[in-house]
Amino acid sequence: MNTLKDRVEKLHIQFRQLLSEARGDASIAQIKAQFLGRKGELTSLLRDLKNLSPAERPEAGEVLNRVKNEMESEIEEALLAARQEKQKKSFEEKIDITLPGRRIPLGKVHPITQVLERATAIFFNLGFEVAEGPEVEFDYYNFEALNIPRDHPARDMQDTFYLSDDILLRTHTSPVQVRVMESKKPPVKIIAPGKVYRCDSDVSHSPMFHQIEGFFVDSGVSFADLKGTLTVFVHQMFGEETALRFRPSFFPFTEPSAEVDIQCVICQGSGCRVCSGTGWIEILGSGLIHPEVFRMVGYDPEEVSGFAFGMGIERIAMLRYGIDDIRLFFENDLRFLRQF
Ligand code: 2U9
Repeated sequence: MNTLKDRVEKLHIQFRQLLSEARGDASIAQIKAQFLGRKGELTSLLRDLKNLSPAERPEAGEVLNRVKNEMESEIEEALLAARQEKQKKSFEEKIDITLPGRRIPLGKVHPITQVLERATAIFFNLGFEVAEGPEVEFDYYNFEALNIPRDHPARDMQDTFYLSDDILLRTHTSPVQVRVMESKKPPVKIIAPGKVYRCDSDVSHSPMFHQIEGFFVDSGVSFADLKGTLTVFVHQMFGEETALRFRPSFFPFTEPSAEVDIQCVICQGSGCRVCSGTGWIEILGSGLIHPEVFRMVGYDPEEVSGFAFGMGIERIAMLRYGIDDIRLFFENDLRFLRQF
């Protein structure tokens, strides 16, 4: 009798061990079949009862039935726990596709980038390639190679951010063109958009601003090519009806030089505060590249000629959008930026 009782207790321990490791309905059902099914291990012990003597049978029967009942209720408990676990999981994983989506605030392209991209596209369509260069430059590329003399006011510490005696933050993107000329033979037709730095700050000057400069060098490039290119640019940037004029000027790196004025975008030429009553607004500088600049990069000024131009993007953007303080572009006030 003791032996049967021992066997039943051992079986119960084994059963509990397996049940505690079971995951999900299917494995619990399998354990149930293994112990309590028709050919189950406990069932076969129950079947063996009849082989015991009538004296032993009641006690053994009592033990077997108790364990059988316990096993059955333990199976029920395990099934319930497994069902609850499954429900909990599916609740956690459930995605309610009827819920309204979360609104993701859309960013916008900064107005300066918009104007820079627009200007780049206009020149790109006229056959100019885009070139870039370092913002930290050598004095040589920023000034010397551009025929800007030692005593030029731009070289003053007041106007240029010097990092050392001969290294500075570029004050224009012209060094990009110098580097291109050093590495390529004509024809070259390049625009150089990018950030530039000048030690200056008020309503119309910012210590960092953006420029786009361009140049075209080949044999036989004339002032007429310059006028044609910049006329297309003005008409595409400010509208086909915009009047423009070329006004003689001076730059160390171009000769002859001209500044381009457009009819005042505020008063349409009748005279106002923005154009100081003249009806015209200066938007860019230009000219034919100085022979000395060509010599510095190893081009022969007798064989090639070229035009160059440069403009401040913030100034173009201020005129296009009627903005009177350059600092608004850099304050990142969303009430301002959202308007573009
Ligand atoms: C090389 C040779 C010549 C680029 C030029 C200007 C005239 C000019 C100003 C406009 C407003 C700078 O941002 S601003 O203050 N630029 O007036 N820039 S011609 O001439 C070059 C460039 C590169 C090798």
